[in-house]
Amino acid sequence: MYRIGPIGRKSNFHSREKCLIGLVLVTLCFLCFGGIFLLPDNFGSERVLRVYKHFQKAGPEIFIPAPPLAAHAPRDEDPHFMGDRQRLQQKIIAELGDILEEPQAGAVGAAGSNAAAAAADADADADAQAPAPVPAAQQEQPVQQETAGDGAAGHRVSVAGLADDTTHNQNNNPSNSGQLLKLPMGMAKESADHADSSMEEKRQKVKEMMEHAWHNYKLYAWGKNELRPLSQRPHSGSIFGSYDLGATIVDGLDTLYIMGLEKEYKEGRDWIERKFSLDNISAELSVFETNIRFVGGMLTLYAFTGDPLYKEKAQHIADKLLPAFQTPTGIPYALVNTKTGMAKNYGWASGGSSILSEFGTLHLEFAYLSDITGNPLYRERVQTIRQVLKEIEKPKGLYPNFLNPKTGKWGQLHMSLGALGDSYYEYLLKAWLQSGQTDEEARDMYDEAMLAIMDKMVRTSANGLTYVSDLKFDRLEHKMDHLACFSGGLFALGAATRQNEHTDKYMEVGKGITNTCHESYIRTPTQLGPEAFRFSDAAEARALRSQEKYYILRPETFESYFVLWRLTHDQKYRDWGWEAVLALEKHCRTAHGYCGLRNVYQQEPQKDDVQQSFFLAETLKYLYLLFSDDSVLPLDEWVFNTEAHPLPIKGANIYYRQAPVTLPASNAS
Ligand code: DMJ
Repeated sequence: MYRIGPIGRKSNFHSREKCLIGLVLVTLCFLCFGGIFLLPDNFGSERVLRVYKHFQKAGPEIFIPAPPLAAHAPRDEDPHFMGDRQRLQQKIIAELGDILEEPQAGAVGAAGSNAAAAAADADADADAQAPAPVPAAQQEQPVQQETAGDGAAGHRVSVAGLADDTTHNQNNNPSNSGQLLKLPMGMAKESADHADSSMEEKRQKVKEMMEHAWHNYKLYAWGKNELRPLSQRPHSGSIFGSYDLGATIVDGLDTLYIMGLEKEYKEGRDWIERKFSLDNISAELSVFETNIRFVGGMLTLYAFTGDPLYKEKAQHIADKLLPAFQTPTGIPYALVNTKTGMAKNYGWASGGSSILSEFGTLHLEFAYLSDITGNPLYRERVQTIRQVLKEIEKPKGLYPNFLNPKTGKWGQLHMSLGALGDSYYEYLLKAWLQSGQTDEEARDMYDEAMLAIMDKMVRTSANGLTYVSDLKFDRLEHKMDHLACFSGGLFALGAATRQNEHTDKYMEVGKGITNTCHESYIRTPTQLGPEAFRFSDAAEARALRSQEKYYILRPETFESYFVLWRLTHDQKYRDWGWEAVLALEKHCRTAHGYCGLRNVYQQEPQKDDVQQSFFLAETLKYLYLLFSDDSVLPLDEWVFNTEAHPLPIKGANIYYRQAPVTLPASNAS
């Protein structure tokens, strides 16, 4: 018979039943204890200690009485719920910041000073949210917030005033301290230049150009590599292989971020998260292009945001490139298949050679990738390249454009600061800058190379224009590629960062080359420069051959305007940049995006129907930054990769986000 046993009355249970219940309870307790302390996964003194610490931390909460059920009290009045919500909000703000909110109108605009503000905010958040559980994204990289504020201020090399090396590394190594921080989106809009309404107008104009380029890409080519504005369909240049890799998205995303185009940025991030993968495709990719655009783009986005998505993607892409490095010398091949790992060089490149500007333009990305992942393998790969190039004999101190990865011998003795050579020299200087000016080997190699180039390849025309010619065997070809126009900025940056007996000459050559590139623009009816221009008795800074007269939205000249503006504050560089904006608008803009021109010497040139991804990554970014305050991506905290993706400088930039642990050196090199 079933009987209810009222309190005080005789119990309903017999002693045998009591025993049974007691036994069950004891068994349950034993199982719980074993689950926590004794199962294999949890076994071990560290784990026990951690569990103990969890209990210790949770102590106060254990002793606070349990909250009433939701049904018994409105949620807003529940102090526990409100506390949780506040902590959650603080956490979200700290993690996602302005992804969720409108960019703050009153925020300090400059990246440098924003860094300090953000660090302070993060500190405050950290205090307020002390008991909150740490989300996965943060657990990945412990934070040393106490140094964040220090890192943001007072440790900058004065690039404009020439570097004072002694002050540079007096910081508290803030490399680790920026894990929680986000570079505020749209950092330029409240910069110190806000008083200058004409600069604000110019920035707005360039931003509108970016919106036009992006929206039309989105409309007609979303997820494809590039846009054909005239035919309003996608363009798949062979440099991206035949797959849809969203090159314009990955390349352009950091520019959207810098400009504060929040909605567009989110669209791009979302696409990367959901769609971007090199798994399960058999694409033949250019190691160089994939590195500078895709790896570089992801790395910058990781530095800006701390979003682990970008770090994972950068590593994923770099890993796909690694088979290309399996050569007798370690000099990588140019092309690699993402599925098979088969790698090869271009048939046209001097008897199976690899190309200097390609294998020599991996260092910044691979070194940084090692630092943020803690995996030394990537740095080892580029160090191997460095050693080969350091030790090899250089004809007249110069680097030929071709090197055979099997024999380790030079191919044709063609030298150039334009196509096939250019960004190798750029990465020597920038590797040194990126390392916080500690990688002296890179700086020495840069100085030796540039001194040889100044001696053997830099010339002055009859009318006083400085240019850098190509050298083929012993013959100078008095021609300069548009690509070589980046070197105006490069020479100047070399001058501004080290004071020695070459400083003045570097700066003079840098200014001279930038001026010459400007001349190549203003000597055309379109005010846009040709792909290559020559110097002879008959002509200076003019293209002479029909196949040299096109302009494909290239950035190099504007890059030098930007660097020279930052280093000299000579107004003419901003004026020249504005001329370029007007010319781009007049000749390259179409109803559905921007195109290159087939002949810049015609009044009404035909358009080429390609909106290059580097137009969004580089051309518009450099123009926008040209009209922004110096404190937006300051040159002593950021170094631009060759695709204009800014990477943080070690020891000087709180967004460096170095991994707390480095794996032991790999022996696979
Ligand atoms: C970009 O992809 C990079 O700047 C590269 O180094 C060479 N040139 C193009 C744009 O012109």
